[in-house]
Amino acid sequence: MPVPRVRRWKPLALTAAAVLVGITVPTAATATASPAPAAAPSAVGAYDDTYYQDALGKTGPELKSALHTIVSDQTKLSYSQVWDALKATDEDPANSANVILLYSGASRSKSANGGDQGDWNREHVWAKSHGDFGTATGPGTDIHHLRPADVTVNSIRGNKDFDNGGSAVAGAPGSLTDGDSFEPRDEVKGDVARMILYMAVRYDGESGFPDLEPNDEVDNGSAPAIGRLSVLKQWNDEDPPDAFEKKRNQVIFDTYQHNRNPFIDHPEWVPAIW
Ligand SMILES: [Ca+2]
Ligand SMILES: [Ca+2]
Ligand SMILES: [Ca+2]
Repeated sequence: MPVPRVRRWKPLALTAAAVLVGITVPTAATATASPAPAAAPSAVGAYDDTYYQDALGKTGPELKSALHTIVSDQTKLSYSQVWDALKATDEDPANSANVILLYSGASRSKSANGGDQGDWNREHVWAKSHGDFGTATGPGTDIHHLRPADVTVNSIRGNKDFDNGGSAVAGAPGSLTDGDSFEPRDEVKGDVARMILYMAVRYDGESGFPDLEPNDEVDNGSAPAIGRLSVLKQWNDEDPPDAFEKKRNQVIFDTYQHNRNPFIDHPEWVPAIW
């Protein structure tokens, strides 16, 4: 009696196994064949389950509010600590003795930091006069928007808003400026946009600091605003986060502030909010 049953089951099991193998092989091959999209979501995925847990599935003001709470949990640096931090976050991947300057793209000695011509200094991408927050510990020392820049180029950018157009900037190939705005080189357009929008999410009027927000103007002066939002959104699309920008975010998270720029991890959250 048991013998026929065993004989009946064996061919069925073999058939099932053959079907499973047949399905598994092509599926695995297809997954391996798809190149770039596989890497990004898995890298970000670790933070989605933990750091960004309370932001997932949200959009608009709810997403902005959730991200504000998340990124506000941070270690704060003094303005003097920013020098050494930038030497790590903006290190030239090809020369560990140098940093890469934001607007010029030049590689310059870490030790050439200072205020003289030929030095690099601490550029506030969200110009500190827009909200007049200075260099007290807070927005003025938040290295998510502080970058090494050539002293002369930094003074040309001054406190101008960001927009397309103008004439060439000496010492910063690819950058343009006119009387009321500055356009950085293509390689850092998205970086600039994501830094500005990080600041808008991070600073909402607490601890005596202004509520920073983007708008579509280029004459913001000392108002706690930076423009133009429509152009920053374009730049976020045109220049997605590269290895340098992602590594910078990671170094800030691991070593210095222990918070992240959400728009480097999720550039699609820019149009989800604005
Ligand atoms: Ca202009
Ligand atoms: Ca870039
Ligand atoms: Ca804000």
